[in-house]
Amino acid sequence: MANVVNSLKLLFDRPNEPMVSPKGDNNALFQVTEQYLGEDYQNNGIEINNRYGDTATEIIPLKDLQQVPRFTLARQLPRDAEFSTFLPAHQEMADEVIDELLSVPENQLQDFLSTCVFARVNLNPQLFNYCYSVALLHRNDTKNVPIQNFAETFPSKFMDSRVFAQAREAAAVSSQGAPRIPIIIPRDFTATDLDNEHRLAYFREDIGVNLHHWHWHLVYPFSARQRRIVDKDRRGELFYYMHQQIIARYNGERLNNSLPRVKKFSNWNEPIPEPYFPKLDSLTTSRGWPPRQANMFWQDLNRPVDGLNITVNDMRRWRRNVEEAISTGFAQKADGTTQTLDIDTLGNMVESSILSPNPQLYGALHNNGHSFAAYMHDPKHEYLESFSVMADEATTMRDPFFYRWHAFIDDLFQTFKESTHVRPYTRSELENPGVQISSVRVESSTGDQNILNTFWTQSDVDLSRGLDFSNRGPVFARFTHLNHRPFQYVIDVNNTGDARRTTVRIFIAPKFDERNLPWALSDQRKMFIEMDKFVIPLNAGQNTIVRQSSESSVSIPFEQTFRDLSQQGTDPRQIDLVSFNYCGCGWPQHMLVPKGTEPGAQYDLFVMLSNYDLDSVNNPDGSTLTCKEASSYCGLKDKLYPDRRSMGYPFDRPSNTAANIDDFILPNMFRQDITIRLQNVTEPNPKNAAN
Ligand code: CUO
Repeated sequence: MANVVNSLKLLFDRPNEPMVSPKGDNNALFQVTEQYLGEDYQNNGIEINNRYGDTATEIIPLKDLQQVPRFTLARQLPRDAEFSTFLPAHQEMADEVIDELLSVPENQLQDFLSTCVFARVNLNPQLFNYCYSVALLHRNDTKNVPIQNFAETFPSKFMDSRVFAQAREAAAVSSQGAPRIPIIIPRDFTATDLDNEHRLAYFREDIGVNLHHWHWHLVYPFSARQRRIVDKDRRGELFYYMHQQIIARYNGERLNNSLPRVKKFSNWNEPIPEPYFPKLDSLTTSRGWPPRQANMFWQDLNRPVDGLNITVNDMRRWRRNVEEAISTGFAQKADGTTQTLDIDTLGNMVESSILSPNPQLYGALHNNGHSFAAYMHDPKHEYLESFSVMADEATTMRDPFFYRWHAFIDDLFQTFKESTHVRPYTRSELENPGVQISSVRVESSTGDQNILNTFWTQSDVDLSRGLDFSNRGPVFARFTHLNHRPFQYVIDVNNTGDARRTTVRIFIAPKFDERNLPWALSDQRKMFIEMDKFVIPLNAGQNTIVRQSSESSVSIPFEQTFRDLSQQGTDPRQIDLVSFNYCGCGWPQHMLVPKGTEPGAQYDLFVMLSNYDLDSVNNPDGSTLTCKEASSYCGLKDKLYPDRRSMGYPFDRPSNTAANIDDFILPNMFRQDITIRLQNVTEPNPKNAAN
């Protein structure tokens, strides 16, 4: 069993290399038979494979497949094409492959391994990687197979293409014994500060942020032949909430950089003033990702190769229908009946997922918006161009337009939350009788009180597993990212009632808007970002709650975002892999705290201790909460979302009584002024492997 798990891990290695050659750092060789040759190695594959056998440290046998998958659709995607789940044709291919990989009976791991090798041999590497990852996540018998860090498997989606020539050279010379020198990726490689939007590049192009987004969509696919893959507890609501929080975070960062909140892309006739030049190359297509010039327009799409034949007017029609559902509070189902609209249904309708009440009527507004944005340069496939970064979940957050589009999408959800169909919270839904917070403070590891300190860190990521056709051995790219000094929250509480549990909810938001005026709560509520949420016991009487910033329920530790799997076998702090695969979609810890400003940006820290009787969910077996690290955005595998309240509570909807945050505060809540201060220094990550 352990051996099969190790063999399965190797299928992530060097995704563009053929299966006839060795895999992994230890030179393991899959023993291919005729069944596993694929088109390119029909003639000499066995011979090449045998030749490698002389130096291989391990030979991995494969079974003869009794049922050979046909992959009728999936084989149509050329090996050197880009793959995107947003494209209907590609999604159907993925559905076919995922279905095939899931249909191998559980606990027949050798069969599963062989089927996967067959798929890898015959399919586009990106398509394979996606389907394989989804299958690993959704089978019970592959829980212990870690999903390889995508930035290591496909590094070209995450960093400047110039890195790769240097990386190949570094791999070649280090194989001759030269010391390994990391390749430095400058912080500003896609634009200059002449472009205002470039001030946000540290956020948009952060490797961890993009990994988070890629991983979230892997955990929450919107389509599959087996409904259970999509139909997870509150997945439509989570689609809304996770992306709402991204927009809130981005808007906060914009204010820190003297830019106004992002303007939603609402008028689809309008040119898009924000250009984006990604400077990424694809190692699959050997081509650069298409850039977008300033002032380009959405255009009708007719690209049969992608299964796309949609007009901007189609989008308008779907939008009208969605807006009508929001204003009436009802969704029209395909069978002619209606259903009351709730946020979860709306999420599935807008994205859209296969759980949409009526895909015909409501279309796939969000997904197709990504496609419109991604194909402005070649809407009719006249130039044989592939899509821009907007259509790949691993790269889309790099583009300023992502935020304009998701601001539009979020506005649909907010309109629903502001409508008469969503009732403002009553006092009894907000209060927690007998629980009174007397003080809240944050204590930074620097000794500061109520000041959070941010700074820059240089960290290494190992490229070697994605550096196809080059020498073995680690090759490090060193990139600069935002970081913060660790801190803790200290909350003093008086409980005049009996001992009980409570949920601690911690949010922050900028204290002033872009004109430096205090917020109306109706606006500020959309700016609050969740920092942490946890359940604790309260004793009767005085309590002091201390919580470390590193324990946050929204984020995953740095080591998990950038983990080096080859090191993990011996690491005593090795994370639970089941947790990783699912909770790897958490927000990266190093981006937990907004950048702030050098003089110090003023923020409201909001803490609430809510009534646990109204929070708790009945999860079967409460014993092992996997994913305790990142349940706020990831949920829990095979369980109910661990909080009964609406996601974003208590800020998910307007208040009908409070005009500003201070009006909103009840005894079980507290608002504290804090400052976020950027120390504009860059420090090496002490955990860097290379020097
Ligand atoms: Cu995550 Cu638009 O959904 O990107």
